[in-house]
Amino acid sequence: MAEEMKKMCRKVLHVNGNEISLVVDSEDLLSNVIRKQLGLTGTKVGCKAGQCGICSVILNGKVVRSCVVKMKKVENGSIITTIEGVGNKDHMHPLQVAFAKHGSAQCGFCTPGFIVSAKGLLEENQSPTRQEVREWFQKHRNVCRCTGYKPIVDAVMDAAKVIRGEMDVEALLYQHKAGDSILGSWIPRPSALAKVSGTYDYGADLGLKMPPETLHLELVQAKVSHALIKSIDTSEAEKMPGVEAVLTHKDVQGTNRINGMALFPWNKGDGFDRPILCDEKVFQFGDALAIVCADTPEHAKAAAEKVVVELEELPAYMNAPEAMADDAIEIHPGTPNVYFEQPTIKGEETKPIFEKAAHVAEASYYTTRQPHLILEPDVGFGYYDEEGRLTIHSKSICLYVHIEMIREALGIEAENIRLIQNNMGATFGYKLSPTNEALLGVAVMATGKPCYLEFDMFQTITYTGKRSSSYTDIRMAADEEGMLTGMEYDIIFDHGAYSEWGDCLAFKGNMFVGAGYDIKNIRGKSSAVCTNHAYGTAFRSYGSPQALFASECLVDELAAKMGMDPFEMRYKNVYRPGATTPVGATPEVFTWPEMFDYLRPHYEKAVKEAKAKSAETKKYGVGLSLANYCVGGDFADFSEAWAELLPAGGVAIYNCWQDHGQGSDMGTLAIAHESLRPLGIPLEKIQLVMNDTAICPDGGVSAGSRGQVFFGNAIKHACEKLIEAMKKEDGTFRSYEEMANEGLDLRYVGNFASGAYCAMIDKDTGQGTPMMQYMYGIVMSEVEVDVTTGKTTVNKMTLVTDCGTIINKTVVDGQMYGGLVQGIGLALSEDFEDLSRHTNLARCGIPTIMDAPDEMEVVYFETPREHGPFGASGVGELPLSSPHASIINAIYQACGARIRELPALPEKVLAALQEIE
Ligand code: MCN
Ligand code: FES
Ligand code: FES
Repeated sequence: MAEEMKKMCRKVLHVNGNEISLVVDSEDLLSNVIRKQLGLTGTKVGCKAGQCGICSVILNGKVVRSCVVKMKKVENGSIITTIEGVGNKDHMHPLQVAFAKHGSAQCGFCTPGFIVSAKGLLEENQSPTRQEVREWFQKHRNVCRCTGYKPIVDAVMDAAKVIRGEMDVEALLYQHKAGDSILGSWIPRPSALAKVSGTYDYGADLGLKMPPETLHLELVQAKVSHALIKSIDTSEAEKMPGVEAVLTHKDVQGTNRINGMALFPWNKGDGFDRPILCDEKVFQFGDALAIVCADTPEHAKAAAEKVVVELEELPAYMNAPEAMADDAIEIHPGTPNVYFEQPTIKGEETKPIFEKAAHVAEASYYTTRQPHLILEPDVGFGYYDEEGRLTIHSKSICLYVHIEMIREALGIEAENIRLIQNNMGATFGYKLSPTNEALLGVAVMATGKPCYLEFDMFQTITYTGKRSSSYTDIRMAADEEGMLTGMEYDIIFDHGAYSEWGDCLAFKGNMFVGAGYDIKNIRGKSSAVCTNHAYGTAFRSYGSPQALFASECLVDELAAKMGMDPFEMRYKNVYRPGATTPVGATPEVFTWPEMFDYLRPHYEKAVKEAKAKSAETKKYGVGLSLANYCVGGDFADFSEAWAELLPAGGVAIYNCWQDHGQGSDMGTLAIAHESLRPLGIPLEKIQLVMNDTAICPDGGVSAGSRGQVFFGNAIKHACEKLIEAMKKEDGTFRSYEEMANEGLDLRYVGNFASGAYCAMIDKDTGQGTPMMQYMYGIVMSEVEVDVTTGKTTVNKMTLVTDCGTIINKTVVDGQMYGGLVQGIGLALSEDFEDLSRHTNLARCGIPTIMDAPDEMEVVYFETPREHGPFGASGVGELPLSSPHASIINAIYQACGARIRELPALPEKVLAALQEIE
């Protein structure tokens, strides 16, 4: 008998109506058996800790999280329903139709879990109230990071109506009349069906379908935040079973330094500071020291534990003040810890303005290192393709830029790298930084074999980039009437261990401190500082939530000092023609006064109700904030897309509009359909070919809310060129055959560049025209504060916004709700500070459905933009630019507690209340 006897058990299970006999390890998890043994990859896995509900299935009539159910607890004869058993694309369950209709699947990663969970609910209760639906999802821990939950509840309510026979399922289907425009409609996105039926394969699903020779990678990671590396001994690990190779920096064929894309020539660093595999130093917790490549994940993990790393610990600077102290050593020797500083000098000297100002307010504010808390852990794989190109599939949101960022580090020419975007369960920006791409590249180049790397949730949270925390000292001056006359500030971004995009972030700080107000005289400075905490990376509304938190809270504080209503203070000062932004640019539209006029009666009503409702222990308040973000890459941005006529009269659109889950498939289809309307091409004949650098052109990043405007313009241009080429003299159009017979090109390249409308800032004053266009809004939050516990609940949020023409109403509504709820997280719960505590979704404070208000209202002012396709501006980032400030202002209005350091945890609110007393 073998030394270690591994006992198995036979189970007969009824899965989705089929009797299945299989042999399982009784210690294994139900989620593993469903995905790996039954091949039912519609059930996804996120946290593996019972916190997210992604893995929900129905087991013997009860909704369970299959990642925490061991097979020994699954009785023989058990009945299991997974998403595949709820319905499929030919026989959709009303829940699936309703989820598609309401845009309840954005990235779609949580969707199978929600649908299965909702099925469990409707089997128990066909007539739930909205509150009962919310309580059900809370009880079953179904979490979503994208939708803000409201569209999910909407979908369940509609599905219940269909099940009760009160609504025909047809009412949930979008009926498109051939030739009609779909702009501004609620047509579901092309990927909706696959997402609601569980057939939309993400990286981990594709990982299970890789060839058998694929190697599984496990990282050896640093457990300290700052150290010198003395030695890395891989000899024991190499002898472990199944190990193919153990790789260190010595196996990296290039410079081993990722290109951090330093944007400004006056950045004191060169941006090349992040190693793929650490060589001389550890710069942050989780840094990769070695990669084990083995035949199974288990073998790789076991071997990784045998790698011996000798370190000499150095002082770890875990925040900006520590790294800025006089005695702090340089974290990256040769580059000062404060590596980028950008002043703003606008208008007159501010000192005399403050001296003679009628009113002055000043304060200091802190925003947290906000974690992205995406539900799909980071994942990817690589191999050499049939043309010998190093091919990497990942969650990259900037395929071509990532090639540029990793090529020198790997030591390979750009043309020999191919990047492909896997379907992804959202990024919210963290994938503007390469996470696994270069690691996979090293492993494929060293072994020559396909390699697969999956992070767990701990690694995803602790090792990927974060929103940089910020420290802002700010003061504002106003005249007797409350007109702002001057502003001074100093904003410091703790950009963590690596400088990637750090100068760009600091610049964004200058763009948005005080944004929205016509402040003629400003003196300020924004800095990026290197520390040993998690490196900073893009996060939805990059830079603006830090900056607007300071200025939007201070405007309230100033108004309070003056005894003025914060609504009036804002109304008086918002941009009107003649105004310029803090960096001296002219806004492209001036809708704020109109938006305020619309909001005024709603605000007054809300304030009145809040006052009337407030009682001894529960206080109610209404808070406002201006929402503002820019569209595009800074200064000169470009995009490219192709349109190709197909034999059967269809058109293929080629682009790399990377899809986090925001809906670039929908944006592409809608713009192509509208642009091609002269040809009368039916929707189903427009083919989308996207996100593979071997076959699609470089159109830039899916960041900066630039997709709709930049890719949209390029798609439109390509379609217009195709139409022009097809046009005959009599005004009719050539067919495919006629084009081919006449030897005319079938594929047309569309371009768009914003360089003509933008200008680089001046180094000394920070003034310039960095962006072509912006998004504008006002957030109104209505909160309840329990003054006995300090707990804040957001009861309602209203967003009045101008993002130009809405291309797809459902997509845009979803973007807005989701962004607002992320703002609740930023305001009240989210943090990544304590490396021993902030290590999972729950402890990092991800908002659950009961943290999100069911009442969310979005009102659109669609001022067409001159340079946007069909008048569109961006959308994605606006809703997260400032909702947290409106919530903090609402807390103050409710109970007088002024929170200046996020998140406003109950204990902080209580402490602030005690201070007033
Ligand atoms: N759209 C529209 N009408 C407009 C503008 C946009 O219908 N006037 C649609 C677009 O078709 C697209 C969506 O709204 O589907 C967002 O478009 P846009 O604002 O152009 O932003 P991008 O396509 O460049 O997407 C990126 C943006 C950013 S920067 C982050 S971060 C982000 C976001 O969008 N991350 C997201 N939204 C997200 N949504 C989900 N679910 N997951 C993420 O990771
Ligand atoms: Fe199972 Fe999160 S609850 S993966
Ligand atoms: Fe719910 Fe993305 S749609 S996590």
